[in-house]
Amino acid sequence: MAGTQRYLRYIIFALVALILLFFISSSSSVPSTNWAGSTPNTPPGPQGGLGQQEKPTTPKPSNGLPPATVPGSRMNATFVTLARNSDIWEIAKSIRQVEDRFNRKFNYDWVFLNDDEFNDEFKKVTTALVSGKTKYGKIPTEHWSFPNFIDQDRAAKVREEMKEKKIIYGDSISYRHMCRYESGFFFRHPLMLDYEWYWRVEPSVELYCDIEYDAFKFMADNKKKYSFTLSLYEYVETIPTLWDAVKNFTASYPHHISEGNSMKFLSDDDGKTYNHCHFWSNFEIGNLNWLRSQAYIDYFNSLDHAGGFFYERWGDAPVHSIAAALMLRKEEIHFFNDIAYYHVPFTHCPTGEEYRLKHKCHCNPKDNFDWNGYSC
Ligand SMILES: Nc1nc2c(ncn2[C@@H]2O[C@H](COP(=O)(O)OP(=O)(O)OP(=O)(O)O)[C@@H](O)[C@H]2O)c(=O)[nH]1
Ligand SMILES: *[C@@H]1O[C@H](CO)[C@@H](O)[C@H](O)[C@H]1NC(C)=O
Ligand SMILES: *[C@@H]1O[C@H](CO)[C@@H](O)[C@H](O)[C@H]1NC(C)=O
Ligand SMILES: [Mg+2]
Repeated sequence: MAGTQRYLRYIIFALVALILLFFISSSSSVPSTNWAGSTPNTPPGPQGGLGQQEKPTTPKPSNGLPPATVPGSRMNATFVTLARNSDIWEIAKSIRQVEDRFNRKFNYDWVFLNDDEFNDEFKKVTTALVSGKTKYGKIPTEHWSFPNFIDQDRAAKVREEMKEKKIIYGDSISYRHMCRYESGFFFRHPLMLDYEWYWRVEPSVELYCDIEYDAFKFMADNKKKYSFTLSLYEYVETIPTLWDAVKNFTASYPHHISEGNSMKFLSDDDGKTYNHCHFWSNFEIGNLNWLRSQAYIDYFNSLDHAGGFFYERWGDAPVHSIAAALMLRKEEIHFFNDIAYYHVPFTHCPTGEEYRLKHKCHCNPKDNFDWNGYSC
């Protein structure tokens, strides 16, 4: 009897020691580095981190991707893709790259949105590729149609004219719904309300370097709200009165304009005219609560009522960019120089051979768009 008790005591002691060990090792994996002002060629290393979230989720058993390898908590974040069923193989390529270069280490969720119902093939293939949870949403018709204040005849006439001028997507109705949706609605979709951070991914994009750290956590730790990899000049014919509409907005809502903003990025004459610079919004990592803020909603409603999504062909890239540049502080916008990215026809490839080798990049540095005359 006495022998059994001693044996039991021994087991309890061993268990307590084990639990203690576990706590010590999990808390020691938390670095306290602050990346603010870090140069792009010295990106943060892998990290755990004290977020508010739970442990890495166990990956689904059947997706064939390795389990999350970066320990620690996760951010309240998701990938988001707007796509048609016919985009399946192009988005599959994008997903595989994002998973291989980043998400297999973190297992973040992925939300897919569509103005139509996603079919079984789309769901099956994308669910198999994503290491986190996948969710599929249908866009409500009110968010993908002409608002009642739009004059249909006037809009139709514009499409005819733009077709004649051979302006890209100039005669497309769906492209306009897409730009308006990305400008003002995706962040309010019920599936997106569950998250604070998003990373937008389009079909047919490429990631050329390993991303070893949690880019969402980087955004949060450094108080960033919006980010980009490429900036360029917008096609002027698509936005002739956009800047006038922005000026009308700033006149009506001067309190929404931030101190220390980036007006210098948008205008070379202190706001009189727009220089057409914008961040290329097919890549974005950003804060959904900022887009859902009263300031951004007032901005979007103001532009929407001006009618330019339909009477011209305003793109979500200049719309997001102008909002970020005027309503955020300069320090809240981040240039991800270390994220090597391609969307037809432009590449961002980090300079610095040491960085490229270390992160197994496969882009040709000569293709880097930053040096192109079309870059901002
Ligand atoms: N569901 C749905 N998605 C669309 C539709 N049109 C475009 N998209 C999606 O919206 C995003 C942008 O459309 P793209 O066709 O890639 O446009 P793009 O040629 O990249 O446009 P630019 O970057 O402006 O040159 C992609 O994620 C598309 O899958 C549509 O009618 N329905
Ligand atoms: C994630 O963020 C959303 C939006 O801010 C919030 O409603 C939700 O409660 C958050 N979830 C968690 C688990 O913190
Ligand atoms: C800006 O406001 C003026 C005055 O209300 C209006 O005439 C003009 O059409 C507006 N411009 C745009 C692009 O909305
Ligand atoms: Mg695209």
